[in-house]
Amino acid sequence: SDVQRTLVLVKPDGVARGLIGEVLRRIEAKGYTLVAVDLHTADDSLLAEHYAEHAGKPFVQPLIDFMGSGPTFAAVVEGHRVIEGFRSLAGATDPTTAAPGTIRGDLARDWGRNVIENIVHGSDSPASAQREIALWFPAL
Ligand code: DAT
Ligand code: MG
Repeated sequence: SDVQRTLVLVKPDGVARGLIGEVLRRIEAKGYTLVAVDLHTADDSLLAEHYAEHAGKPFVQPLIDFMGSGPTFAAVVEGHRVIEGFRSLAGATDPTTAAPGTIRGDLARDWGRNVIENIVHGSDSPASAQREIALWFPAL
């Protein structure tokens, strides 16, 4: 068996739009398990570490500014192949082309701003999940 944990974030746009419950509903309806949850406004040092893979890209500072603009809901979610499974629930990064039926496809759109606001984050690999869970939930 391959039970995994992944880090899910409902980003400030999703929290502001009242979509925490909708995201959790989809996670729970899929049959995944919540291990830990938290709500707080992330600071720049956490966000710079969280997005270290994007350091130097033109969108990273707008991304960090957006991610620190209000509270983020963070969750550790557990299940068999949940890393891939939540990425599938979330849909593609670009909300314009994300498939209908996905969180981003159903609920996000392109606002023409310099950062993509796409409601959720999900870890993209076991190594990323381990690193990101340690950042957002140091007590776990
Ligand atoms: P994902 O969140 O699907 O894993 P990513 O890790 O490549 O996507 O990028 C992290 C976030 O950064 C993404 O959710 C939205 C934003 N982003 C990515 N590419 C962007 C771009 N070209 N312009 C603006 N924002 C971007
Ligand atoms: Mg990513």
